[in-house]
Amino acid sequence: MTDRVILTYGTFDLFHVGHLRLLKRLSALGDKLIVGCSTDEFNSIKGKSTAIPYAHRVEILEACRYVDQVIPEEDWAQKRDDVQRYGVGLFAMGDDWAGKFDELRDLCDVLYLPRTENISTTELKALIQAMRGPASS
Ligand code: C2G
Repeated sequence: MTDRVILTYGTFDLFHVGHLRLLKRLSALGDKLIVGCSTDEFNSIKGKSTAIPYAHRVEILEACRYVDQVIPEEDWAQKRDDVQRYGVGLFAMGDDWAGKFDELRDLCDVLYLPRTENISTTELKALIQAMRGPASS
């Protein structure tokens, strides 16, 4: 029986329980979880500005007990190649991406899991800004 390899991608900026609970759920669905972490350059393409640099986001993901391997995510088009290169059986994302990667279904299973409510990097950034007070805005 070959290992069931799971692949997901994300920025994982300001790592929080929404990210953690997704990775925890994914790791329970297979034998190996690979995470594609968006590089700072790719985040610019995604139109996302990150608080935490790529190297630190990778370090945090690699220290996560649910993650077996971290690879760079450098462009939108690499998913098909990655699925084949790593022998992925399941591609999965949070359901804010529902339907967006169904074209991978000829290569592997595709799953969208419910997001964790009431937590997001955007909300954390706003909270931090508020804590710094009006003078800093
Ligand atoms: N997530 C979640 N619950 C939250 C916040 C995020 O389940 N409260 C999930 C998202 O659905 C995603 C993963 O955590 O599957 C990473 O979230 P982001 O870092 O915001 O990823 P994103 O910027 O959407 O990048 O090619 C795909 C992109 O790289 C995804």
